[in-house]
Amino acid sequence: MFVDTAIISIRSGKGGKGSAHLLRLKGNAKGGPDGGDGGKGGDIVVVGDPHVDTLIQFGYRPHWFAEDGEAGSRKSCAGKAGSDCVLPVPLGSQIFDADTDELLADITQPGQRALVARGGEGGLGNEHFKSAVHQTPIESTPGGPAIERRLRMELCLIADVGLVGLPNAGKSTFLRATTRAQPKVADYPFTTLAPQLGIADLTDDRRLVIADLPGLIEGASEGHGLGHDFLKHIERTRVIVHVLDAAPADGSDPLDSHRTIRRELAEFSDHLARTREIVVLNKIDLIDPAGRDAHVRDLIARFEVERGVRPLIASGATKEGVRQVLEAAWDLTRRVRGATEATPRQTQR
Ligand SMILES: Nc1nc2c(ncn2[C@@H]2O[C@H](COP(=O)(O)OP(=O)(O)OP(=O)(O)O)[C@@H](O)[C@H]2O)c(=O)[nH]1
Ligand SMILES: [Mg+2]
Repeated sequence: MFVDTAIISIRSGKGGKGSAHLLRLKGNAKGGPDGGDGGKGGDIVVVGDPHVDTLIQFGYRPHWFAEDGEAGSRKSCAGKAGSDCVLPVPLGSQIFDADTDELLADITQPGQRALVARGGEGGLGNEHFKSAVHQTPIESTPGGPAIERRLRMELCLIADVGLVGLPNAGKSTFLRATTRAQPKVADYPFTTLAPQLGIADLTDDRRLVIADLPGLIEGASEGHGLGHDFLKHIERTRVIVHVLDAAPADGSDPLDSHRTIRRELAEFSDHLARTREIVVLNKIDLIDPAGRDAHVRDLIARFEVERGVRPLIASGATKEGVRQVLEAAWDLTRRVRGATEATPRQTQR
């Protein structure tokens, strides 16, 4: 299970103030009160949006405001209400008051709305204060106050698939190729510093939650590199897609890389030692087309003999083979789920 969190500050709109206008007409200096009411301030509303997968947008933008209501004016004109500010959140989000820890909303349904900060009521214009004995009131009320608060948003998702491999193997590129997630990709190790999730839609009713993870290195199970903290995340993914650079620039053997990672997983826990994986020989586009088929055949055969697995080939860059990896991951996820759950679900979430 991955927890995506964000802390944001919100402020609803202030109510507009009521007007204290007195009508003055020719020959009638005291035409009576005609000050209109102020408009209501905008609310801050959280709404469940099935097209949003992460809380990342709230990390980028931590302040959200609704519009203030406009003041009332003469001729009994009411001020315009301020617009609401609507925050689309993924299904499965829980919204807390960050200061009191009170649970404000548990968003599980598409379109589900929760009011998290009410806009101030509009103030009353002086018309309301007119009475038989009080013909020219100059009283009006200010609009209700805005509400400011800090929200903590949390999203828990269980990833079906964890992308595991050495730094630079192309895990983040694979997530970009298969989902709408946009993790950073760069040509140096340890680009990814925190797990990131994406959702791959295979067909309308088949989707996989995929977690891109920081690269693992030898010694990760003892705390080397960034990997240690994240190995416990991998424990919660159903299956592993093990991404290997098929043509590493340093000339290293992908079989050694595979050995290294499997050893670290096994040393971390028995559970990870047993976690089923799909092995992907990635960056296949970098292999010289002339000898490619023979080279790949040879590599696959060596994996079968020496490592007991049959790897798939793919390129996150050109997307070749990516579809087959997703299909294989889907099948394996279903099998793993079938073995651990009495009633397999069709889709995740
Ligand atoms: N030609 C080619 N380049 C790739 C492919 N996949 C990734 N790359 C390149 O390899 C480099 C590393 O890619 P990333 O996706 O950041 O690798 P990563 O495994 O997420 O790396 P870390 O986050 O550091 O563990 C980048 O320069 C990518 O553009 C591929 O299939 N083909
Ligand atoms: Mg990465």
